[in-house]
Amino acid sequence: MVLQRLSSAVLWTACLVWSSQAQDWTLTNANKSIEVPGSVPGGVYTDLMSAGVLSEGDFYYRYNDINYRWVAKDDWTYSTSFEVDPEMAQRRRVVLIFDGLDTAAEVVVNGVVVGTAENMFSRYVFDVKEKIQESNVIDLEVRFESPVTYSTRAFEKQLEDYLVPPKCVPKEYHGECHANHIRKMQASFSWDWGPAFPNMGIWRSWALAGIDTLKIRDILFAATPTQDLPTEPDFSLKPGWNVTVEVVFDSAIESGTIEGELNLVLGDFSNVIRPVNVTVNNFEASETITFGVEQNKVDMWWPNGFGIPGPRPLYDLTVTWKPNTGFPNCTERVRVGFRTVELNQDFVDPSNETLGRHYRVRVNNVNMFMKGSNWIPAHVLPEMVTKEYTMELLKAAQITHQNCIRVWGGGIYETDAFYEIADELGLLIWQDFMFACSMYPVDQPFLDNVAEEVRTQVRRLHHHPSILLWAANNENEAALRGNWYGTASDFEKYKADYKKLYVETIRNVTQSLDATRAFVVSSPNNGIESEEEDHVAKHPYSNIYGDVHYYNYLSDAWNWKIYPPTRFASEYGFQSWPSFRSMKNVTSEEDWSRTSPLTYHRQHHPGGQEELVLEIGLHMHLPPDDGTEKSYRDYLYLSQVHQAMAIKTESEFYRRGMSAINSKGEGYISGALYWQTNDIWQGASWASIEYGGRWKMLHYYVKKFFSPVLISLYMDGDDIEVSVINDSYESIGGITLSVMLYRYDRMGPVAYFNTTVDAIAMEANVVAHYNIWDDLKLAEHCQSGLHDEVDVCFVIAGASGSSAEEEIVMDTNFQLLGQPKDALLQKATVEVLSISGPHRTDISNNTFTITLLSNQVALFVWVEVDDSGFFSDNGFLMVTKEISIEFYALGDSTTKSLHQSIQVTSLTDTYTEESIAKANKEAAMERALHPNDIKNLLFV
Ligand code: BMA
Repeated sequence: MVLQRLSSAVLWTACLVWSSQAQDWTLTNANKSIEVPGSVPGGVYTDLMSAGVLSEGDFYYRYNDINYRWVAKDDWTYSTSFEVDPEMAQRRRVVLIFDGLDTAAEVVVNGVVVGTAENMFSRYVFDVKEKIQESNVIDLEVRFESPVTYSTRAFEKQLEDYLVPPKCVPKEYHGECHANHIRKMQASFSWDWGPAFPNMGIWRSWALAGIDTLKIRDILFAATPTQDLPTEPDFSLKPGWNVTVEVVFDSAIESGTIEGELNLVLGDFSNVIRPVNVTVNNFEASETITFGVEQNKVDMWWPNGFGIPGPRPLYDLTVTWKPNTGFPNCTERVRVGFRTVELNQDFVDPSNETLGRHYRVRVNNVNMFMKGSNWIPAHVLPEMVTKEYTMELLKAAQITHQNCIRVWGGGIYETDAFYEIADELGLLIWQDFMFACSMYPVDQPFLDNVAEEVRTQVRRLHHHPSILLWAANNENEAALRGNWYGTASDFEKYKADYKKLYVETIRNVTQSLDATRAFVVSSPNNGIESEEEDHVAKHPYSNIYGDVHYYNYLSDAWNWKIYPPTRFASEYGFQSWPSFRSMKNVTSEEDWSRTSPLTYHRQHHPGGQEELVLEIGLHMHLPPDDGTEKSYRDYLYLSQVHQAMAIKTESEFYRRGMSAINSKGEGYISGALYWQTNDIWQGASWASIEYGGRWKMLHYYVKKFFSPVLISLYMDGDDIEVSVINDSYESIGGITLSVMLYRYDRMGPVAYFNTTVDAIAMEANVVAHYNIWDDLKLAEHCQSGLHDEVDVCFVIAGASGSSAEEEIVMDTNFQLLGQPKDALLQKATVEVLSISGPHRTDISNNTFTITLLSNQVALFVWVEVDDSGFFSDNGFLMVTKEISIEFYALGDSTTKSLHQSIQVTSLTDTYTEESIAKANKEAAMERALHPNDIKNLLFV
């Protein structure tokens, strides 16, 4: 290895840190049979891929998760050598700082262990001055133990005392056991949507730092307004603020006091200089400075959908530490925003407490409905996720009117870039701590390890305006109460453990560092009610307290009646498969069937394939499973139609319930975060965006069902109810609502009904209802031989109105009256008439207009291209001959490239002779006719 000289790679900052850029590393396995260049930050899988040791195509190709598992079972060492400037040895303290080691590691300098690590999420500081005094040539090694070996050993040791379950993940995950015994991304051992690639590596930055006095480590920021804020938003309001900044330092001395000055510059309006006497304890110190920001200096930060459109107002806060002793200064900077956040849990009716409590987010004193989704790691190897990809995914959430993203507790505390982007886009972050779907050990070393993790993360993330609340775990209260892991026989013991970890450790540490945000012990939970029930509520899924995760794959998912009127749905969802374009990259032809071994390999949810077949079959014709590319593609497409329709139904149900309660106290629904935003690889999952960024049909539906003003239709018996939901604070009066009756076998409405309605601010109201027989007169308009009228007609509603400032045209919405599989659809041919562009839009400088032509009414029209980007609409119903949509290219698409790969599918494209014959037979049987008596029952 080439010895690197500090002088050439050195980068001193004012905080006396030698940054690690341009450093060469080597990666070796335990028996040294493999030696390849290492990358830092990075991880073993990526380095082995780059070196060609892992060479079976795409990283996620076919069974690579199994084929590459040996990597996770070996031990790996990253090593480097460098010469340190002799000046470094003169520093009072010299440390190695690691922002992230994944996970069990020994750090070795010149052959001597200087420190050990056991937590992927903690920051580690190791003293090395002595080593540097001995020699200015440093051999640095970070020796990682296999996380599989480590966690197995930890599990076995724990078992000598008692079992901390689960013993392993379900076999369908093809995963590794005992993730709960190592403080590492839990999903790296596999999940019900993801593969096991238990990584190792120096996954965040590192540095060698010389400290003479203090080095700034974190800057915590909180602001409270100097006046009461109105309960209705006033976006022009610029109140004054009381600001609290806590500066956390690494110190050169173990204990004592250090004198100096802190200089805080906030935007271009505050410059605060304070002499300070910093008290150091155990090499750490923190100093809190408070000051005021006058009125009319800063704009308030609002979540997406609120505030002045455009980038959220953020301000630079630069903190400089100036020691009195003449040693160098140290400067760090964060970007901050001004807002308040609250999770309001008032009784819904103070005169009748049995009706439960609200669970309602208030930002700047304004109640708002949370629309969003659940985020999982964007790759199983964190080093593979770029800032650009994070931006693309979070932008896709913002464009679809989401204002809240839950960073789910089985992944990672996300990158700084992730939270900076969330700050910019106005996405509130519901931040779980990384504990999910398991019981966890609670021996003292484990608890200490967790406490340090919590300190690292709360301090790192505290200043972000986007962070809404902290939640200590995912689903573990429900798991304990529901005996998911066989803990019932010793319930009190596991409950005591539960409280030790989440209440006495995580909550206590978090609240000691952050008094500005809500802390909930579990998501889901009953909030205050769970606390009052000693943290493990009798009914964690209560509809009148807290949040709920709701999954039901065995009922008709397109029927709103199956969904619970919870206060806050923080998880709900249905699976689908990625598009053929995504699956093709990681499969071979033999895999292209819904029952192939590869399909089952990538369906980790036990029974998932059968559930999907059931749900698709309830609504549509299931294509044959004949091993052809066409039937596989059709199956993937239908799985996406099913998912989009199911989550549309459920999400609209939650939004319709925002402003009323029933006599049982159910209602006042305040949030809908569907499961899940993004994917980790190409497999069956609940995601609305595929791995790589392609939008599934669901994501296009999200844009509509989360739009600020929504017309939502639903059937109640023979009545169609029309609800208008307005989650803004501006009422819209005099809306012209058109409810149009269409036939499947004809373009253009056969009847329409206009009425004038209002969209009242922050309310959901049924504004019109139509009996399908008396009002819509189905018997008259929807005749067709032997077909039921509900299979001949469907309903589309559209509306436009004006607010004080602008004309608002709402998205149309639809209600099918029967099931699409019975509909009198004619075989539709949807063609591309033209592609023109590029032109500029707000979303892409490279936007194209695509015009489609159809000869018939077509359902779920789905447009696909190879190019990266997304459409203004997709998966829509085509009820006019022509329709134009935009394609927002994210790369350098041209009309030619789009023409080359564009493909359009609609529902009848998935029909086969066989499926029609089967449907005809069933219909005939229903009507007690001989099949021969009916010709072409479906297609006239
Ligand atoms: C919930 C989540 C995840 C899981 C999802 C789908 O349990 O918290 O653990 O992936 O449902 O099953």
